Amino acid sequence: MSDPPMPDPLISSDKSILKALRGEAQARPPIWVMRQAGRYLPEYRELRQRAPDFVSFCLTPEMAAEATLQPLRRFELSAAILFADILLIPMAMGCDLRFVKGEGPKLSPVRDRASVDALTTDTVSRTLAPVTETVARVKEQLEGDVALIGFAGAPWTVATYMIEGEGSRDQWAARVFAYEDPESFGRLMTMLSAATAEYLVMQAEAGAEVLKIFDSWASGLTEDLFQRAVIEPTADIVRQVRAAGVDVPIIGFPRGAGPAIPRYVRETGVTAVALDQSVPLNWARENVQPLAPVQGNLDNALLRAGGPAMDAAIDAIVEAFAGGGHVFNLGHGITPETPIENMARLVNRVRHG
Ligand code: 1CP
Repeated sequence: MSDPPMPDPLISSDKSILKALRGEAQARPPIWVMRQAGRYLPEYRELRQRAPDFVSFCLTPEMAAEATLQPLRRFELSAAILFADILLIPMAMGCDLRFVKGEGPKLSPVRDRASVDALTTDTVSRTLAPVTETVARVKEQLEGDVALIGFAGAPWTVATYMIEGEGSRDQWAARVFAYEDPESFGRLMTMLSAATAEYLVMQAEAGAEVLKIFDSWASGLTEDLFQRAVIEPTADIVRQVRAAGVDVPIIGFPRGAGPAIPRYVRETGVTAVALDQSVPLNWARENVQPLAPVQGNLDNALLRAGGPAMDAAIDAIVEAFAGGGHVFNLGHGITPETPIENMARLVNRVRHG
């Protein structure tokens, strides 16, 4: 029996994740894992200790490039994701940002028109220039079939942290603000869309081959707010990125959007859509994959648990999406306590069956 021809690693458009994002069905799906660089890796924890704080870590190209590359040395992944954070954008727009150990991010809160007007998009490219250097460094070191993914937070998800001043369980302050002062909220969305588009264009021009927009808090919104906070700002970003001449695939991730996912795909113009673990496989195969390639959607708790339950879930996802464009991933990020062996087992099973 002869092996199928190997893709030519020198032709970047032949990388398997790019094929999947063009909608091509493949014998085995490409795979990467949300938060694949992170605290479940001892070498990450070691590197992290050497940085004075998390923001400096993200903005030191040498360290950020190393964190980006670490998971690729252990696992046969199809993509690297730039090591950075979605909250660098509000910082670059003038918000104070600190990461407090054990508590997560803290920002100077944006709660009224004056604090929206105090933000600026003028400083984004200068403040975030180190990120483009990280992209260029990583790109130089990537080999073969591995593509580099750049990313940003979607305006709504980023705004939830800005308005609350920290993470929140139900995005309460942001939802109240959007209803109480729709005009200031709209202004904030417009500024965030412009800053985010500029930042994504910088990453693509520096060498990112795929872009991803994380809307981690897109669940629990009314139809009206989903339109104003998720669909319109994301569509705005996609339009601005395309208008700048960037044609790399864009993956949208409206986490928890459920039945609104087809509308999100049609109205935002994203190339592909990432699915969280609550999205039923058959429903997505029938209602989402015909519109756009899909990414996902193994429960991160199954990755933590491992064993036969994980294996069966992996096989079901691979089989469900085998007829079209599919990038294997989790439904949300890998957690710090996940055993490394489980990650190795996942990658191996997805790639080789
Ligand atoms: O202690 C540490 O080392 C910091 C933990 C950490 C890490 C590893 C944070 C703080 N950010 C990151 C990196 C990061 N963040 C990446 C890098 C690449 C990779 O995936 O390997 C990415 C893509 C993100 C994106 C991100 N940051 C999101 C969207 C994706 C998601 O998981 O929903 C969100 C919501 C954040 C905010 C954030 N950053 C960090 C924390 C603790 C938080 C708050 C999370 C929360 O509110 O639950």
